[in-house]
Amino acid sequence: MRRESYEDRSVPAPLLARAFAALLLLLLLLPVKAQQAPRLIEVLAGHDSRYKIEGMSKPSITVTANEKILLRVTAIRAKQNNRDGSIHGFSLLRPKDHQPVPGWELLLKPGVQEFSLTAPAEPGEYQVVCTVICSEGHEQMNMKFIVEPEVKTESDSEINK
Ligand SMILES: [Cu+2]
Repeated sequence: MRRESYEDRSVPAPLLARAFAALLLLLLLLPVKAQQAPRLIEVLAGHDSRYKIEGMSKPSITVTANEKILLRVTAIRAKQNNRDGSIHGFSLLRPKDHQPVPGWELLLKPGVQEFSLTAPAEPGEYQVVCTVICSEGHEQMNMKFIVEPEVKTESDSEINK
């Protein structure tokens, strides 16, 4: 389409400018809201081939089904790494068959890294495992990961009364 044909129409320029400004404002506000939505979960993948979470003697993660998550992992090298430079892994395995959850097969590089993820839809007791042979303690590098059912909506709780 040629631009001339658009300008030929009798739309006043100030109105267009105002509409454009409103659109810009909307685009600026939208990402702010989206960034507030995911829950931040911070994990350390340590030099001793252990996952750690601040304030937990035995680390575990509990999420809600389909919850948006921002996973921030700090990884510190143990003894060995993969050829691609990965020093630890973070793979989520399903309870029923121990198969990895699509999108949750993460490889960790030294330092801090973030992953935008969505929790599995199916509730249950999952497991996080390391997939990089990082040291002789690698086999013990795992952590419980609970997926709780989604919170019932108001109409659902009406039925339970
Ligand atoms: Cu490992």
